[in-house]
Amino acid sequence: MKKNKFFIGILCMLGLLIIIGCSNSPIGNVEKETGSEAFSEEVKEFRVEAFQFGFEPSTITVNKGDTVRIIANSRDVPHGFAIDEYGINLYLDGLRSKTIEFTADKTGTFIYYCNVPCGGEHSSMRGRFIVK
Ligand SMILES: [Cu+2]
Repeated sequence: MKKNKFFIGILCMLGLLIIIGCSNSPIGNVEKETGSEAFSEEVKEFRVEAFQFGFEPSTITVNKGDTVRIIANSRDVPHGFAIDEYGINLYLDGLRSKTIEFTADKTGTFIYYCNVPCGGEHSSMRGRFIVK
């Protein structure tokens, strides 16, 4: 009889633990949604410099779901920084850097290019934005 009571006691404690566990999990999820620290996705920051006639770096690689922050500037004459598929179009006047933040929600290799006529080899100003 004593053994039985002990067993029932353990069952009750297990039940309680399960109830506490269940009631805790939604609260945990809410914290994940509101606190940016809790996100598993990373913010990936890149400093991009445009110049006659190219970009440094010329390849940017991120993972799908990453928050991407691009801080772009020109080191000489005005240039553009555009990625059509992501609707990005920055005018880089060479005076101050421009920052754009977005979620890399499409996988693939996308071309970033200069869309401000900047000289003879303007059309060769290309880089690759790769989302794995
Ligand atoms: Cu150009």
